[in-house]
Amino acid sequence: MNNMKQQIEDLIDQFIADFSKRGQTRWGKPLIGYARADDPLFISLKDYISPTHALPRDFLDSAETVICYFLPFTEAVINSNKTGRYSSKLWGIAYIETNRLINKMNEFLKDRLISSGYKAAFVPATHNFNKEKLISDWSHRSAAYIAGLGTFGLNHMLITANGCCGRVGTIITSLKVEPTRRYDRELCLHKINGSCGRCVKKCVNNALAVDGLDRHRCYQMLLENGERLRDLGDLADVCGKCLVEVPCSTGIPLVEEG
Ligand code: B12
Ligand code: SF4
Ligand code: SF4
Repeated sequence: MNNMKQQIEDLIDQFIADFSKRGQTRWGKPLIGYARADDPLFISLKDYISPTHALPRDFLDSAETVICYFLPFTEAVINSNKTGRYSSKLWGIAYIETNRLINKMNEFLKDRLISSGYKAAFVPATHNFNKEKLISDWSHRSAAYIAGLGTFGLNHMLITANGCCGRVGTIITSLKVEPTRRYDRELCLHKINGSCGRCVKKCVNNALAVDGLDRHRCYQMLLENGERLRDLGDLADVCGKCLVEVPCSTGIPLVEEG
């Protein structure tokens, strides 16, 4: 079982190294976490997100483990998106190429798991949400939280050991893997002691506030960028200004002593 876990982690590293040669985007070291498919927190997502939110066993009857990974963007991608109202081209390219990477890597991992005698299923990286409610029936980052990869920021991002600038993927399998321990504390400075709030100040469309996110205002901004970046081919419905140049962009933010 542990041998198989190591194999999965090596396959992910190798796949990303190979995929990096095909496009412009590079990624930092991926973070990988494991959750039990029957972890009761999955059922609680029906309350936190929506009653139609899926359970791992809705995708795979024999599911034992939800494998989650976080693919961090590089400094070059993050820095490119720091200034101005609109998203940088590099941020748009990173979005498109990371979605492609997640979908291809999940297919690859699924095949490898099946050829080792296990079952596997996955959900696409994005564009799998209800366009009116702007809510998905499978929240990758909530699964990643359950799998111990991080905690949520005031900006609604999953903050991981490598920050929040990056994308999340999940794959569900019948392979049993020891679950990853979750953080036993908040990582967002605002949630720790009410400080920071920098992400709210950085929002370029008045979508993010301390008391919540106006998903429709945010989506409006994403579509505006999608239109400006239409030369990229695929839809780059991006923004991400509330993720860059903030204390949680690339790592766990440090609490300033009193
Ligand atoms: C719909 C959607 C949107 C909508 C709504 C965003 C939102 N905040 O809800 C719109 C179009 C506005 C949007 C915008 C963006 N998105 Co978007 N989006 C999604 C999508 C498809 C579904 C998210 C969803 O269902 N939201 C509804 C809410 C209720 O769920 P949630 O935010 O996922 O999780 C929350 C709850 O679970 C809640 N919660 C409350 N209590 C509890 C208790 C427990 C126990 C748990 C576990 C959770 C929990 O906290 C979580 C965080 O708010 C996901 C891909 C996917 N299928 O997961 C990507 C995703 C969330 N987006 C992502 C990104 C990066 C963006 C943008 C930065 C755009 C960009 N790429 O430049 C912006 C950021 C906006 C922001 N500040 O949140 C990434 C986030 C990566 C990360 N580090 O967290 C995701 C995960 C895509 C991916 N595969 O990586 N997005
Ligand atoms: S910028 Fe500050 S308040 Fe916003 S999520 Fe990051 S640590 Fe939390
Ligand atoms: S992604 Fe852009 S519009 Fe949406 S909350 Fe962040 S800064 Fe605001």
